[in-house]
This record gives sequence, C-alpha cells and structure tokens, in this order.
Amino acid sequence: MKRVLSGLQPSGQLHLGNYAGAIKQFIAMQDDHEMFVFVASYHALTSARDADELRANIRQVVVDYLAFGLDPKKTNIYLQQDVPQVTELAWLLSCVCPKHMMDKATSFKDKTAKGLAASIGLYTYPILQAADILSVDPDLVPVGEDQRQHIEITRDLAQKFNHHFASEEDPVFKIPDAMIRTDSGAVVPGIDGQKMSKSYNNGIDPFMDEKPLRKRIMKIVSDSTPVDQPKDPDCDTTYQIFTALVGKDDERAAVLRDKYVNPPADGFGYGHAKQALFELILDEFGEARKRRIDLMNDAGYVEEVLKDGAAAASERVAAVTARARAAAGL
Ligand code: AQP
Repeated sequence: MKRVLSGLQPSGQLHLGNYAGAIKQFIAMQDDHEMFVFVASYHALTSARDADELRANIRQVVVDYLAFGLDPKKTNIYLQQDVPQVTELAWLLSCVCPKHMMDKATSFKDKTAKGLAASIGLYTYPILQAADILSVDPDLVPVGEDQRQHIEITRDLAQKFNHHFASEEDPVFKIPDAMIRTDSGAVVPGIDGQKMSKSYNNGIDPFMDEKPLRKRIMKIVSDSTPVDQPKDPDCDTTYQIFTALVGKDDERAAVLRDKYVNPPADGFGYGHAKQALFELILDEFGEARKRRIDLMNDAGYVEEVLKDGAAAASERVAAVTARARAAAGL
C-alpha cells in the first residue's frame, strides 16, 4: 500500500481552494493508501503573531479535516509540533541546500510582494516542508499546483543528502512524487480572480452561514457582458470555482457551460452562475456542515484523534531521523 503525506497551514479559515486542491484528494485516497495528514503549525508562524488565534486556528483545521470527511481510522491526523524532530531534519537538509535553491522559490517572492514580513523562516520554509514530507518516507504528496516547485525542492534536497551521506542502494530518504489534480483548473481563483488564499481575504469558506455565504459568492468578480449575450466560461471566475469542485467533465459543469455559451431566451447572467455555485456548495457540503457543528462540541474526540495521529507519526519520524543522524555522523 502506498504511503501518502500532506498538510495545510493553520494560517486562517480553510477555503474552497484548499479543499479542491488538497483535501478532496486526501479523502479520495484514504481507502487504499496509508495516510499521514498534518497541520503545519510551525509553518503558520511565518505569518501568525497572535498565539490565541494560532491555537484556535490549529484546532479549527483539525475539526475541518474531520468535517470534510477525513476518517481517523484510515488517516493519521497530527500536529506538526507533536513531531518536533522535523525541525532537526530541516537543519540537516538546510546544510546540503545551496542558497540559490531558496532564492529561486517563488512563494517567498509572492508572499513578500503581498506584504508578508521577509523573515528567515519564510525564506527557508521549503526546507522545513521538505523535512515534513521526507520524515515519514511517503511515496506520494497530493498538493495543489502552487506547491509543485516545493515538491521539486524536496526531491532535490533528498537526492543531495543521499548523495553526500548514503549510497544509491541504501538511501536515507525515499524520493516522493507530487500528485497534482489535472481534471480541473489547477489553481482555484478567489473572489477577486487571484489565487484563492487564506491570507488574501479572497476565499470562500464552505462552512459559512447561508446568508453571508451567498453574499460572498455574489461578490465574485465578473465582466459586464449582458444577460442575453453568450459568455466565455473559461474566462469566468465563478465557472472556474464551480469546475474546481465538480471536475471539468462532470455533467453539472457541462449544463452550466452550455448556459454560458447558449443563453436561454430569458437570458443567463453571472448572477445566475453565482446562484448555481451557491446551490452546489450547499449540496456538496451539506453533510460536512452538519458534521462540523457536532465536532465543534466534541473537543475530547478531537484530542483523541490527535493523540493517536501523533503516536503513529512519531514512530515513523523517529526511525527516519535516526537514519539521517547516523548517516551524517551524529
Ligand atoms: N487556490 C488554490 N487552488 C488550489 N490549491 C490550493 N491550495 C491552496 N490554495 C489553493 C492547496 O492547499 C494546500 C494548502 O497549503 P497551505 O495551507 O500550506 O498553504 P498555501 O498553499 O499557501 O495555502 P493558502 O490558502 O494560500 O494559505 P496562505 O494564505 O496562508 O498562504 C496546498 O496543497 C495548496 O496547494
């Protein structure tokens, strides 16, 4: 059975981009893969400055993982700070990481351009991410398109460490493969048409109450083509979000697409498309929304899940760390 690792930062409320780009894949894989899904709490410190808010966000990500449908009987769910050896692995990897590799990482440039402080943590965060990944010897890493470069960095660092401290026949780190969805737009746009991000205030949270959720969806950017004119769905943000949820080949996407291209006699405007997206979200996440309310009132259960997840992850991470230390001469 192939082993899988992935995680999300508790840097704010999860949104449809996180779901379509990452969580949806975790859920689809958990029946026939050995799963490790964590909350990247150390990573969130590259932006978080309010401890109470971070603590709350960490718990919220776990609740949301469970509400979306991650099953702790099939998926080990844990917090990054419960396996602190990953920071030691990050140090070992940083010692074989050429500086230019970090200079080329686009996420640092993107995030500082958006106003995030240019800390050393933010600059070297792909190395910590590589340590998270390599720490459990996974075969596959399901992520959104925006993370493709980081998985390449992970593979490069693993190869460099193996080259210096091990042999091809007996490597320290297994080289994992990225798994990126290709059946819909790879990067889900936010309500402003840019990449949907927790920290850009352009996300759609599928757990919002109905009224504010509808209001939020109605704010998605659109052009001014009149209702009786054909429209290009591929240039429209609402359609891109819709297909990110259901997949481009889904019947519901085909029906919506047809209305853009061939508007009915009484017209089809962007407001109609947004209403269709609103209804889709209520439909797709109906069960998850109910489950989340129960989970919010069951902190004991959430702690149990995290304890079991941390135990399973710690066992793996300890073995990998011991291997890396010994190979490096420590
Ligand atoms: N817009 C997106 N489209 C597709 N996939 C996305 N992901 C995030 N945004 C989109 C995927 O979700 C996972 C979460 O990664 P993360 O939480 O570690 O950080 P991120 O990619 O930086 O996510 P955000 O929401 O944009 O957070 P902030 O604002 O804190 O930086 C990854 O698999 C990512 O590909």
